[in-house]
Amino acid sequence: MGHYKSNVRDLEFNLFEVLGVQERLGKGVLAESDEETARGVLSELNNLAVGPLAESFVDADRNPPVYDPKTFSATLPESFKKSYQQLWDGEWWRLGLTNELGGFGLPPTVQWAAAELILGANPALFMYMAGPNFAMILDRNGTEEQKRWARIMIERAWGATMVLTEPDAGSDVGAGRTKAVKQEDGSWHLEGVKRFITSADQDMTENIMHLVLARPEGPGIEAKPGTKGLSLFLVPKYHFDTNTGELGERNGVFVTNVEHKMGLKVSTTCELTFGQHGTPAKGWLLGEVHNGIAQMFQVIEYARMMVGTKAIATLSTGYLNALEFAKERVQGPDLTRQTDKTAPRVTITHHPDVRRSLMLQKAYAEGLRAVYLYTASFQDQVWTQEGDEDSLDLAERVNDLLLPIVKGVGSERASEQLIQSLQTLGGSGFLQDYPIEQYIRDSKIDSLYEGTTAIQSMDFFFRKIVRDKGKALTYIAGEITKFIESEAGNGRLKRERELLKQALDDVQGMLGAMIGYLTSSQEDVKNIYKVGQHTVRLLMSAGDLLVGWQLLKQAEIALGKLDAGAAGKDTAFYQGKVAVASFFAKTVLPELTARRAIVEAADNDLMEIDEAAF
Ligand code: ST9
Ligand code: FAD
Repeated sequence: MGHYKSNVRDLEFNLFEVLGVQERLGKGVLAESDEETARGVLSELNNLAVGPLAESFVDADRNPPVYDPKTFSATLPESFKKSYQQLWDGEWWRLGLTNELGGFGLPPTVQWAAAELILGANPALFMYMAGPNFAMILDRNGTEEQKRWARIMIERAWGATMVLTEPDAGSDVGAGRTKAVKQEDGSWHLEGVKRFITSADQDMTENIMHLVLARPEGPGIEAKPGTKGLSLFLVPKYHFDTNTGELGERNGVFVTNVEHKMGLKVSTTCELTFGQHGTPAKGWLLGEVHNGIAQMFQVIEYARMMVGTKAIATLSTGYLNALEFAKERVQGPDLTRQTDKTAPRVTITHHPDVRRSLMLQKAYAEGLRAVYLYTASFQDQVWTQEGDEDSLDLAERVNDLLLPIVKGVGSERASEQLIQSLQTLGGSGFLQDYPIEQYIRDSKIDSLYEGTTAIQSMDFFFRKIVRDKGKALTYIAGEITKFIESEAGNGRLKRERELLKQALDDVQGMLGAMIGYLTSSQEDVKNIYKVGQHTVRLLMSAGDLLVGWQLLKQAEIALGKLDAGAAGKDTAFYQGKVAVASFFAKTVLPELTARRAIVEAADNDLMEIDEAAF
């Protein structure tokens, strides 16, 4: 067996028993699909994921890509290329595409559930497959000519990248200096150095389309500071015949270094240099409009969802590996017989502390999966365009509100809980005989790229709550309140619903305090520091609230199924749902009360401390 332990049962539970995705299928843009097709997709992809895709996971870590500075090129390990070819040949790149571009006609919920399987088995494969998805950005924003390029990118299986970061412009994208100088033929010459660019070179595709943010220069162009002064340029590795896609000359964009990293080693992280090796780096303005940051955010929103799902996928396989180990490992007596030296030794699943840790891993793995699929259910509505203008507007806002939770909380909790998965294995967890040490290394990046957790938390507070005037938040709070006030569980989840109510009050209390600090910063600007000290705490707490709520919703459904006579394997599955929800409500949600007290007592002492005192 390979390293990857998927959880198709839980994916299907979310899709068909919780979210009712099947009701959307068979209509409009989803006319070609039904529940059976969706289940078939998951089952087929799962076979590929646990087998051929997972197969190169370890080898590609131990034998990472090799960079050749003479040819500015990166060579990937053969094992990985084989997995990629199988993924491509299975036409899984169609998964996220619209029908017009050759998609499978499945909604985002099913797309992301399927994506989890690839991301859990071998995440870099998914990222190298960005070409078709990024082509959709050309199709949506491009000129007629560029829409044709989109089709060429898909037909010819090109790779693609998103190119924002520079040595002095990481979180602060607006500090970027790479420039684009307008040419008489309508093209642009890019000059500058970008760093940390994922997939910027590899030897699996004939061409790579770079989507690059740069500062335009030329007659009649007004220079604006920050992100609003950036435009998005399409810069292919090789020029091409725009009718046939045939490759032409090498363009002047070169990978000048590939980084050596802690993990996710097979995913190349490149320095990308424009126009400094004797050949101009020619680019074309996307859609012929200077609206770069907004266009790039269409890519970023997709990529943030992907990063969150990747982290959660890894957490899930980490937990399931730990669980398998714990069921086998015999060590020590049962605690009730600890003084009896002749007592039989038990598997470690008998020890209260191991149980505590495993149940917490399960809570975050399954709770966060529920959160990302719940988020995707709002993307479903946007995808099918069902409902009136107001409900579509709300669906977009709710999706926007939840994205920093999927990405920020998903990645942080995955890192934290994967450490616990390793701990479950004892010393064995530290060895490369087991996959968990690689999971930890490969998923650590998820809290860093696509905006660090601090950036996610500020996005959550300032943009998704304050700027949104609380619209999306009010909707979610309303949904949670409906659940709290319902008879969910028919008397059996009463205590848990009270705990959830307290958690909701606590998150609202934190938020109220922070909005107070923000308002008072109009009189004393330093009060905004009190907000800045607590945005991550708020984000993580909102994440716990959502995890708690989603787990309890699932428990309600599970209780209904048990009452209706669920049998066989289903019994344990549904019992597990009830147990994990109750555990999380009783042992994690009460912590929010303390966090609220911390936020409400905020002061600015931290900001007064002399740097030398740190
Ligand atoms: C990176 C890549 O890290 C890592 C992974 C790469 C993987 C690549 C492949 C992945 C895809 C694979 C697909 C495969 C598919 C296969 C499928 C099949 C299976 N939402 O607040 P302001 C916009 S890349 C929307 O003033 P500042 C908006 O236009 C590097 N838009 O910001 C706004 O204007 P307005 C990632 C937003 O202070 C404008 O920006 N780097 C949002 O100027 C200005 O907003 C980062 O993520 C939003 N949430 O700049 C950088 N926010 O207000 C992180 C802003 O008028 N830093 N806009 O609407 C930030 O996000 C900063 O907060 C900042 C600040 C740069 C936005
Ligand atoms: P910095 O921005 O310098 O941040 C350092 C620390 O300061 C962080 O803890 C951060 O949270 C904190 N911080 C910074 N600003 C603030 C603030 N205003 N408030 C509070 N805290 C703050 N980029 C691309 O464009 N394309 C890619 O494909 C890509 N792939 C990547 C792959 C890898 C493996 C890596 C490591 C990076 C990749 N990146 C890519 C870049 C990535 O998006 C950035 O590293 C990330 O946005 C953080 O920027 P930075 O590294 O410069 O850190």
